[in-house]
Amino acid sequence: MVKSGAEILWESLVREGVEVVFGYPGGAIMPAYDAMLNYPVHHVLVRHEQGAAHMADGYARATGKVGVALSTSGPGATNLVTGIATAAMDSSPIVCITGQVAVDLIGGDAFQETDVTGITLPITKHNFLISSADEIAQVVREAFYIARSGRPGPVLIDICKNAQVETAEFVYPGEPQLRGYQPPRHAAMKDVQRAAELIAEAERPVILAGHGVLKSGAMKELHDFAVKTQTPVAMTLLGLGSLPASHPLSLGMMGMHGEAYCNNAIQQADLLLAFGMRFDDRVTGNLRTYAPRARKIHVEIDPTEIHKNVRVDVPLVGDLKTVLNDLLPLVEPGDHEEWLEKIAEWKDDTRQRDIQAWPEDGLLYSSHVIRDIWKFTDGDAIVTTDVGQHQMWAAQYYHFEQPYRFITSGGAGTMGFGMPSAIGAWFGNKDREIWAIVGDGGFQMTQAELATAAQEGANVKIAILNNSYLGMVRQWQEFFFEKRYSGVSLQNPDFVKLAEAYGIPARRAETREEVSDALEFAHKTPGPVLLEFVVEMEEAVFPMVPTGADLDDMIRRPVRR
Ligand SMILES: Cc1ncc(C[n+]2csc(CCOP(=O)(O)OP(=O)(O)O)c2C)c(N)n1
Repeated sequence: MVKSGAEILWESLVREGVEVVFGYPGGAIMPAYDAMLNYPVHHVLVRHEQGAAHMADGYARATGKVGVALSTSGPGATNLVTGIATAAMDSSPIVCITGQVAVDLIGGDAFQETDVTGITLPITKHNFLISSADEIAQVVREAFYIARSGRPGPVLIDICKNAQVETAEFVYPGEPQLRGYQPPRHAAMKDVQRAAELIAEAERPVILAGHGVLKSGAMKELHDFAVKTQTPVAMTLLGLGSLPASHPLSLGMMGMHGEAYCNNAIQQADLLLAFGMRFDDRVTGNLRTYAPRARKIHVEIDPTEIHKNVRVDVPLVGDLKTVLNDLLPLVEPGDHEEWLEKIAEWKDDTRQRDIQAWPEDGLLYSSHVIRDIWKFTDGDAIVTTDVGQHQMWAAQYYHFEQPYRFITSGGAGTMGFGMPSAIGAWFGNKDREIWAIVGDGGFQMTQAELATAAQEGANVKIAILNNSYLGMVRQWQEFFFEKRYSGVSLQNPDFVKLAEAYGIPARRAETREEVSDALEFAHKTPGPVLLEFVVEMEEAVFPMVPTGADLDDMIRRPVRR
């Protein structure tokens, strides 16, 4: 079958199961846009290419499939960069397809020529530059395979315009065999046995459950392991939902804004079992004093993560689900009653302080709003966020019972991620309630995607927590710069009118009562809805481990008397 390169591209994408792509056209990708009309793929026209990458990312995180973003060369491609870096830091499988100038123009500073494979080399798992039509099918096959296998990540395919126009014989290749790339599955059995010995000796074990649990689909194995060995489970920001928040062994979120009982448990542990996490600085605090008495077992698919930040006693390089299935029969049922009681005491103390987090004093706090959204949605919505205080409150007060419900930019901390990723998530989950909880600062970074939400009728509810500040930066200035507020005060537009200008129904809430009405309104109104919550301006996120402090050296929630 002889086809044009553009047709081969779509033939290949359809064979990879692609049903939706998020993109923005331009000169160098026009042949692909033209051919697209003949294929059963829904194109979502974004308003900025960053939105396309975040939508592809949100789609991927909510579905486990590969998300696809499409753009032209030059500025179209560079606008994708923040979204690609965001996906790379959080191991999200996306494939970005960019048009490139014709191969004979490359290197001549042609119109809209940018070396996008050069620019994205450090932030992609792999990238390709295609200069002829006969390469396309093989490259698409490999790109999808690389994006979703092993430790997932973004892959970029840059296709010269001539390659889209020229013709070639189309044959879709079989499963790729890539020299030097064989993602591991089983860890070495002698290491698994050694891990089982350490587990048997432990009196105060803690599991650190990361994004890898969700990536590997190892929720059941995590649960069975935790229950059999009676080991409490601390979760990273991206690991939330790997064990239900209400499970008696759940310690909730660890790290900079983790609960005190969780961080205390990690610091007092005699064994840490790190499952698919990477000891990021936001979860360890001061590395020199991190979990000083704990031996460490690290199960991780990416060998470059082993000993990267924390030296471990037993590295188990492999797919988490597979490794846990190998390990589980080797461990004895555990009994750590004393340890769990100690943790329960710390938990009680936190519960007392928690009540202080949402006092009924007539004022509207962000924590109120998030708690109300959680109750209103029965804790079962997909929640996306931007980055900042609201992100941490969402992690703390929206108690995730299910996996794949919390979509947030952890590694890169990308403001503007919330709304576009919610739109992407909706395309993969049209029957589920989807909430984008965003800050007034972050929302404005990608607010143009309101137009996309309106055009697509995306059933996404947008909750802006408007504190008129770049709240998280303001908090750091309050705590660590003697309250010298510098560049954090926001003079905002009228968000309700803004939404209405896009044809999106909107409400503003300033009191507790108005919150309930607003949530009811959003729930009853089909399609996108924007809610603006005018919250207290100077709330702080507690607890907080200051940068570089020991993990249990936390600024706790103040007890108001
Ligand atoms: C693209 C980008 N620029 C800057 C930052 C640094 N930053 C982190 S949190 C934050 C404040 C966010 O403010 P807002 O969106 O209003 O949310 P809030 O903290 O008030 O909940 C800033 C500026 C970032 N994370 N991302």
